[in-house]
Amino acid sequence: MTKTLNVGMVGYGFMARAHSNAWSKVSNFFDTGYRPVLKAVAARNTGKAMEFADRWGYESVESDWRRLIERPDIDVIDICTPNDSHAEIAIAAAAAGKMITCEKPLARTAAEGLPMVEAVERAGVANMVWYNYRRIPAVMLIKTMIERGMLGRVYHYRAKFLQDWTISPDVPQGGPGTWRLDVDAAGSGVTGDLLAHCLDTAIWLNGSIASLTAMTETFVKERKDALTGATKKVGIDDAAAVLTRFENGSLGTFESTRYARGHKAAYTLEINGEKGSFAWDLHDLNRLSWFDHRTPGELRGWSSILVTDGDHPYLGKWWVPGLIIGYEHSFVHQVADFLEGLATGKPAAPTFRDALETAKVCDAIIASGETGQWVELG
Ligand code: SOE
Repeated sequence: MTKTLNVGMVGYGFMARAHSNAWSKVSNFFDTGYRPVLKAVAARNTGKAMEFADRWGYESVESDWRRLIERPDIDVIDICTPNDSHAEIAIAAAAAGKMITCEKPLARTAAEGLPMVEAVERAGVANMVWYNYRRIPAVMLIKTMIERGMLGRVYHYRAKFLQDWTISPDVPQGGPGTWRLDVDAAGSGVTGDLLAHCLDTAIWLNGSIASLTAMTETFVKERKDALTGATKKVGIDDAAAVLTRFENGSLGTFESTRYARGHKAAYTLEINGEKGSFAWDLHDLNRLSWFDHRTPGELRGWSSILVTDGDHPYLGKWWVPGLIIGYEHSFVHQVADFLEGLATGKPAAPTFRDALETAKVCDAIIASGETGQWVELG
């Protein structure tokens, strides 16, 4: 029998939209044994919360996330607030016995994330961090193929996440829409916001990172505070370039910036092994490029695979073969996996503990950017 899962959303921004869309669509397509219900949304700005509730079909509104957590009719708390409140909300939600899904990154730093991990593990509640790009079928297919041994020994992992929305010094820091530029709210700049996605995918596909060195830069040193209008020093990294050694002996290069004019969300990755290479580009997300070195020489070359067939990951649940899917589907897949995890008892990844590893790598990047030294990760 299908069980109801009542969702309590904290926040009403861009990510709350992406998650609400996923919670509301998942059971139309995936049979997981659960049917999420958009039960309540909490935000200090109740006007905005009411508009959000109205648009997405939440049944009620709370002006304080603490009230949401106290409600016996809420099963899962979905944290979609700026990074500085993830820990407080998650720890309180775990203590109240709620399941928790938390927008990435886990927290501003690993030190802040660790008590979150301890809280969910102590309470024994289901938990997951929304690193959604793993759930794009073409990216999932890379994982399946690596597990089948298609790459052999891996030599290189390469990823970039490029944007250009903060080039103007007139973009403020802090406040709705621009809190990602405020180090107190965000913890870091592109490292926690963008590179964290690349790192999550990389660690999942290629294993842990053993050591790294990074170059970081803050191009615009001062910005106005969106709330007070006062000029404030900028504390975030605007760009980061990172060299890594993976535990499997392969080398990684990662780059992320908000100053790559012309790029809005250019996430690309490539992985080169002894037997072949995979390459993927978010802007052509249904396509996977594959080079198979075992093909006879004269026929050898890059092939471009449309990952749109019924036997490709997740796609049998959507339309008919050949029809493409988009960004929002990655969130639906993430919810489907979370629900499947509840049904089977095999938790969906990344859990808070998995995401703590990414947070430690992010911390190491920021530290190395400041000192110029290599950092060993234990
Ligand atoms: C920032 O612009 C942002 O929205 C990130 O916060 C998301 O995690 C990323 O997926 C897209 O870019």
